[in-house]
Amino acid sequence: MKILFLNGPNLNLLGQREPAVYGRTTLAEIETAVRKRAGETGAAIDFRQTNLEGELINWIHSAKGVMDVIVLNAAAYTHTSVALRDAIAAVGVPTIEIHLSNTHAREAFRHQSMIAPVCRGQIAGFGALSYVLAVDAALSLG
Ligand code: CA2
Repeated sequence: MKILFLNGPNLNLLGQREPAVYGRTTLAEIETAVRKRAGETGAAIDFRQTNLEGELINWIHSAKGVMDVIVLNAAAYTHTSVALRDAIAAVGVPTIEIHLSNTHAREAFRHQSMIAPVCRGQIAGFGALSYVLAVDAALSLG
């Protein structure tokens, strides 16, 4: 099982800013936790972050026929990007939407996800654990 973790804009700042909302764990530390869980299950992980919408779309395209599942924290693009939604629908690779925070308990503009209708499921609100849980969720789709 090959799982592609994609992280969107500003997630490279995790652990440095807004610890009250996003915690003190860095994205590198989250990646380590994901790789630990994946190692226990035999899953192979590719873990990436970009601040560019088009780069996320190119990575989703290149997952077709290569990756079994995409785990996507699209960050703010979750709420705005029809292009990301179209990319997920176009490639047909099962995709899991994840968030650190419980987006439904935050500002109204975070309640809508453009990508949710084309994802297999959503994990939100568990901080870094959302990512680790996503490994098991991905395995359940395999
Ligand atoms: O809770 C999540 O994982 C989000 O995807 C995070 C996004 C936000 O726009 C979504 O509504 C929910 C924001 C990521 C920005 O991360 C930062 C990290 C440190 C400091 C500032 C922003």
